[in-house]
Amino acid sequence: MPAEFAPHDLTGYTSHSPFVVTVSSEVSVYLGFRVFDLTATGNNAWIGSGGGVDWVALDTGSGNAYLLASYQITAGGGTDNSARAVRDWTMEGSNDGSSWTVLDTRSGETGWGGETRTYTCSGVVTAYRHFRLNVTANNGDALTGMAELYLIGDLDTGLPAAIGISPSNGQQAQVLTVTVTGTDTSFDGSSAVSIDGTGITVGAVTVASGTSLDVELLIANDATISARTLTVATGSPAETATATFSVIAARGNIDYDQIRASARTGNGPQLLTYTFPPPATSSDAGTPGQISFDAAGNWYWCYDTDLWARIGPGGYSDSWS
Ligand SMILES: [Ca+2]
Repeated sequence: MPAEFAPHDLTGYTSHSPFVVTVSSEVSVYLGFRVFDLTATGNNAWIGSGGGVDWVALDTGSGNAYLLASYQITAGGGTDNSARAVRDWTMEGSNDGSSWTVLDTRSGETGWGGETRTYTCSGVVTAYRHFRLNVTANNGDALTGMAELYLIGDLDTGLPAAIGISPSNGQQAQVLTVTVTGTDTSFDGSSAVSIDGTGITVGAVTVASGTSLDVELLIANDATISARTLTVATGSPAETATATFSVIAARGNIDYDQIRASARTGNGPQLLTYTFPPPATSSDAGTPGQISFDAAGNWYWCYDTDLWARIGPGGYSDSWS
């Protein structure tokens, strides 16, 4: 579950190792680290002097990376001045502190001073070490004020930040092998791995003690999955498991094993010939082993007498009409 990971006890930019705060500008007393000092009143706010264009960044430390789920801003600064409140900005992530990726964009946030608002990120699949709130406009004052900034997310567990499986155009799915190995000798089999991601849903998988398991996942076209979407349930006593990912095949391409008869294992007849035009329905006349293609990117495979499968941009089908 995402949790708040920014510090809120700072008395200086580096007072809480390993966190380090930096800002684009600040004025006396109202220093940058005050967005992480817990207090939202009095002098305990950051005020930037960039004429409405300022940023504040947090480095969470070497070896740390978080998947940002949401963030909260307590606006104002100094006197809860609503004119100093941020209006337009991007929330950004970085792993080197110099190259930034936009994680969330907001504009037109008006009418707040001293108020705390929550902003939910969507589609963030990569964990970052650095986070930066990059303000491009405030609500009209020469100074920009912010009382507190909260960052909510999950700590990277050491699994790959993102494996970035994105089938290219024309590929309908890719198959992953997820190998899960129980490392606790008392593993009782109740632990499981479950994976949810764009375009895929896989139910819980039970893993026996000390074993590994391959799970084939069909990934929809243009879907991306991340190790961050993988969770390993724990049983009692506590158990651990690790998972690795690898692409073992790309469906939509003709695999060698579909051609080599001796290697086929129930996947239908060996490919024989090309035939044109492509079948209009899944029950058009056809000889097992025939294949065809059309301009829309579909390919057709006659897997049994007068029975065709179609794989294309719309996915796999053996029942179209
Ligand atoms: Ca503060």
